[in-house]
Amino acid sequence: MTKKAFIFDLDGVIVDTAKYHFLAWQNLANSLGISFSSAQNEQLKGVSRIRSLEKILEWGNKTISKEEFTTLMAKKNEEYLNYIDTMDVSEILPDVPRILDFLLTKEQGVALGSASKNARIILDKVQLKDKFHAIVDGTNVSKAKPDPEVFLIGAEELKIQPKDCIVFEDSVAGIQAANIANMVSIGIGDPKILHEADYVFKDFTEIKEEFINQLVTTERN
Ligand code: B16
Ligand code: MG
Repeated sequence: MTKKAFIFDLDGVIVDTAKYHFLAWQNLANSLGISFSSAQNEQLKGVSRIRSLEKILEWGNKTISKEEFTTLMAKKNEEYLNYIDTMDVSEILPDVPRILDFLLTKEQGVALGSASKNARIILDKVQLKDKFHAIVDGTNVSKAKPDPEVFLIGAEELKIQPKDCIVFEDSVAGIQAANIANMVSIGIGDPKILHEADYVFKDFTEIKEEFINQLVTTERN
């Protein structure tokens, strides 16, 4: 049986940091006189920090200098890091440890594939760093999802072919990235939003061990 690699997105899959991104972006947008709703925050899921600020400025019809852009990005991250600082194991989303431990028991590859440059800090905070054989985050990639780069690097680090990789993602861009990479895509969230995924579950409590076993034993081309 071919060994498989399971690649996890971070925000929205392992922890819910979207709420902290929201607070930090909202404060920043409001300080510029731009309103920012939770619906707009949804559209920033899986999107890089640079692209997120560009979108907020577009929504507010605002043009700023390069210097101000850099200052605002740093300011947003500083506030975000203050929220992250309070995180602990209680913020791990339901049944994530059960699935991680099951995969490790079955000797499958386990990687992180996140757009966040703060991924390592967050994994440390929630004490899950040891569960991953490879961590690929915003500091390792040059192209944002839906480009498959983040997942392809994960596959390469684990020395597993893309066709033998399974991706857990909560964002549309992330599902598209997994599909482009010819990996199995598993959406975590709303099936109406994540309809391009091969499978969708509300959260990990819905994922049975038999389903994981089936993914492990199924050979793909
Ligand atoms: P940072 P993921 C993404 O994480 C978030 O979903 C997205 O909202 C955020 O802008 C992006 O990381 C960059 O995060 O500012 O920490 O570098 O879902 O890819 O794990
Ligand atoms: Mg995500």
